[in-house]
Order: sequence, then structure tokens, then C-alpha cells
Amino acid sequence: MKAPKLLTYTALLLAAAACRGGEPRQGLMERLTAIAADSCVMMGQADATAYGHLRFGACDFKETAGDYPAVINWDLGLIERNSPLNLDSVSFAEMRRLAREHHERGGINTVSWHPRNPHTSLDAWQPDSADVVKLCVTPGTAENDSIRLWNIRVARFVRDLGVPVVFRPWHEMTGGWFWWGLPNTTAESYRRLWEMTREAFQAEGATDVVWAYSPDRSDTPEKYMAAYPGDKYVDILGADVYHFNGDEGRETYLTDARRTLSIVDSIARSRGKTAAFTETGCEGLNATDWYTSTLLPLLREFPSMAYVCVWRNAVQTMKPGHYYVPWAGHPQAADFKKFTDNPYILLSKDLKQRN
Ligand code: BMA
Repeated sequence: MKAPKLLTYTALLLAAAACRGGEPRQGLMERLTAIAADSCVMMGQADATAYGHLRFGACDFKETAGDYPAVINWDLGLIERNSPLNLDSVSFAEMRRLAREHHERGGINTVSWHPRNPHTSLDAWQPDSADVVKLCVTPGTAENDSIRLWNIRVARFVRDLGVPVVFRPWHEMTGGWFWWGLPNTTAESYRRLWEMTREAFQAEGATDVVWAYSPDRSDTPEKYMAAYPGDKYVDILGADVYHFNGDEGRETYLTDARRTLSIVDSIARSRGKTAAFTETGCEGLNATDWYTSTLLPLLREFPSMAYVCVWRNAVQTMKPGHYYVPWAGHPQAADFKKFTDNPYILLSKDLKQRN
């Protein structure tokens, strides 16, 4: 076991007991809070067990680190259309199986959702000159009908998983790339959109959910909180910050991530919320020894983060160069192994041992 502090260990035992006692949401919350309270951080990757760089069914993370990640993120994009496959060609049936399997081995599942634009039917990354969020939250519009139905489909999928998850809807809203981003709507409409999703989950009985707020990089607390739906709707304060431009981009990444995570850390403390680094990564690992030279020192500065999650390793024939974890034989495989072997970084087996 990677030396948890005594206090934390006790908290984890209590959390595990809460899980067994039939309070899945509470158990998950307590596990996250306990890890946030010690100096360790759980390591995660999106779609880690669904596919790898070479093929579907591979897990590059396990092949390189020797263990599964502690956290896996799943994306529900296209569930709103009742599609059998998500936007990255993972079947929802397989996703359900993999999420349950991950839960069984002691891991934590998180869920994101990139729904299509209900006004144009284009993908999530295509905002429109219309305020689509406003249309969604206005009763009587076609978009309102769509979003109500979509929320129900998401809620039912999450409920039927049968395992507690961290859900972080309407993420990166401080950037303008998604149709729900603040530059394309108002904070008021955005909050109503979030509230509608919460209401649908409640109505459908999808209650084993821990809710995460994940803006993009922020340079002030005001910017970070600009779309905050309110303490009663949020359990985890997160942030998504990526590294761009290889070695040259290192200082910019570190500066932006430090600034953002400091804001997350201090607001989480003041509001009694749990903090997490909900998305990060360096696409194609084009910065030298990214894990030990950049991510590890950054994480060491923010021991209050419960988890960190890097993005997916797309199958190379589908999206070449779009990967965030090295695969076996990749030049940074040894660096990643060194990172994951660090006692501060928790993988799946470390969680199992703690329970
Ligand atoms: C993005 C990219 C896309 C993917 C989406 C949802 O960041 O990885 O290729 O479709 O996330 O997983």
C-alpha cells in the first residue's frame, strides 16, 4: 500500500463501509474526500479499457503501468440520439460492462457528455449564432423538447449502470467551443440547463451520482465561478487544462494549470467541496518525459486534488496521434511507468488495498 496517512485510512474504511451499507453516492463521496484529504492523487484516463492505440479491447494504460487506472471516464456523446455506439465508436452496452467491471475492481467511474447541438444537429463543437442554451431552457421550443428527452436518456443510462459515478455535465463552459459555452449564452440560461439535467436525474431515479463542475482554464475566481450552478447542485469542483505546443508550451501549461488549480483548491476549501483535476494531458506526448517532468511536479503542488484524468488513446487508424498515455514500446513508456510507480500516484490496486 502506498502509505496513506492514518486519518485518511480510517476515513477510507468508513467510506468503504458506507459503500457496502447501500449508500453508493455517499460512499463514493467519502472515498473521493478521503483521497483529497491525503497527499495522494488517483490517476485516471478516458476510455482506458475500451480501446488503445492499436486496437479496440486493448488497454495501453495497463500494458505500460502494469495496472489499471484508478479512475476511468466514459463519454455519453450520441446517447441522446439513441445510438448504439457513442461518438468514439464505443458501444453503450460495452461501456456499461466495462464501467461495472471497473467498479468491481475498486475503481471510480466518471462520466462526461458531448451531446450534439439540438438546434443545428451538428456536433457539440459547433456553436451557432443563435443562443441554443436559451432555446433549450425555454418551454415550448423544439430544443426544449429535445433536451428534456436527451436528459432522460442520459439519466436512465446512468441509473441502469447500477454503480455510482461522478457526472460532469456541460463541462468547459468557460470556453466558447461547445454550444453550451458561456460566450454563446448567458450564465442564467446555463444554470437553468444544469438544473434541468439535475431534475431529470432526480425524476428518473438516477441518484447514485456525484456532480462535478468542470470549467476550462480560469485566471480569476470570478471567471471560474461564472456559470456555477450553486452549492446544492455541485459536489466536486474541477478544471480541465491541457498542455499544447510541446516543450515550448511547458511554462504556459504550468502557469495556467497552477493558476487554475489554486483557484479550484481555495474555492473548494471555502465551500467544503472536493477538488479534482478533471481533464488534462499532452496530446501525442510531444513534450519530453511529460509525466515526470511536467505532470508529477504540478500534482505535488496540489495535494488536495482527489484525482487527475488524462484523455483517451484513440485507435490510430481512427484519429492518428490522438493519445495521452504511452503504449508498450512508446519512447515515453518508461517515464510513464516511473510516474505511475510514484507512491503519490494511486492506481486501481492501490484503491482495492485501501478498501
Ligand atoms: C475529444 C476528442 C474527440 C472525442 C471527444 C469525446 O476531446 O477526443 O475525438 O470524440 O473528446 O470523447
